[in-house]
Amino acid sequence: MKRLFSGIQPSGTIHIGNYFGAISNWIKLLGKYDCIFCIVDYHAITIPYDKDMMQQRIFEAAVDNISAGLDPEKCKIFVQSHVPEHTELAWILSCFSRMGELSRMTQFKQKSEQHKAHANCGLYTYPVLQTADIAIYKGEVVPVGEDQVQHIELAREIVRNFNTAFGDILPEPAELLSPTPRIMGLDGDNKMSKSMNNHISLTETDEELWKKLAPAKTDTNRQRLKDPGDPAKCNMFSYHKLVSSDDELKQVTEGCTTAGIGCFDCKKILCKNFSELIRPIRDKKEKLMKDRDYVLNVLNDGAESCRKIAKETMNEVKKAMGL
Ligand code: AQP
Repeated sequence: MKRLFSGIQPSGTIHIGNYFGAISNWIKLLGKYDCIFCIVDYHAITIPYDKDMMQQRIFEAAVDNISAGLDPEKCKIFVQSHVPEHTELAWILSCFSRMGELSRMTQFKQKSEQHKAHANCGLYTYPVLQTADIAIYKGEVVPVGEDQVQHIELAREIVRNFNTAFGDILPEPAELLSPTPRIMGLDGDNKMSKSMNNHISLTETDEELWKKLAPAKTDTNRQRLKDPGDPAKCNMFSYHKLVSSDDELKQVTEGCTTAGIGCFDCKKILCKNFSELIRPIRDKKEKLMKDRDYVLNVLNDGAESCRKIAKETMNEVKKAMGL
């Protein structure tokens, strides 16, 4: 089986974007690949964070992913900082990463702008550590959302530069996009993101869901109930496509384009469907949050087996480099 690697930052409760852009795809790939999933805490420290919350965030990231369907029996789940070889390989790979390419990265540009006072080298070399995360396990396949494709392209280039110098040691990773690789935020303008106040998290109660959906942007041309709308221009319709049945999609499309139903009714159907997706995940999370030992054991087992693979790769890399 080919090895698959992907990561998620412990930077907040996971949201619909993470779920449909990444996690729901990860679940489908379990059993088809040798799957390794990592909670990338070293990546999360590239922007300001609360140290007193970090352990809780890491724990919650593990719980969120297991609750959403990542079965620890079918994959390894672990915390990045528990396997020090990630940063060791990152240093080596930084010597094969071009500064021009790193400064071209959209995420670096956006986040250094967003956190101007905190724009740091870690943010700049984020894609190098990401390359090391994958390469340390000789990962070949990386399922990600569209926002990460540029980083995986760069990872291929960094690995290629290394291999050109020292022989074919690290596989060039390929991204695997989910069928819904880019979920927009509730603002309708930016991608849904943990650090922006534009997300629907996988733990919202029905009341919280409605509080977020009710004021959310729709087709701006639809000012009054009697104005027909265009689902293609409505962010809510893009959400419907994630969770609503074919019949409901038909009903909403017809209702919207003929002004037969208003945005309120359309959002009510959406709210019901999001709620049906979220409820079992939320219930499972509630149970797992109380089962600390189980979750910590999953992470410890994951780290232990990952350390073995990582050590082997580091030995091979160092030997090839004359270190
Ligand atoms: N809006 C999105 N649509 C599709 N996929 C998405 N992903 C994130 N947002 C969307 C995918 O989720 C995986 C894990 O993401 P992450 O948390 O490690 O990194 P991120 O892209 O930085 O996610 P956020 O929510 O935007 O976090 P913050 O705000 O902390 O930076 C990745 O595969 C990503 O593509």
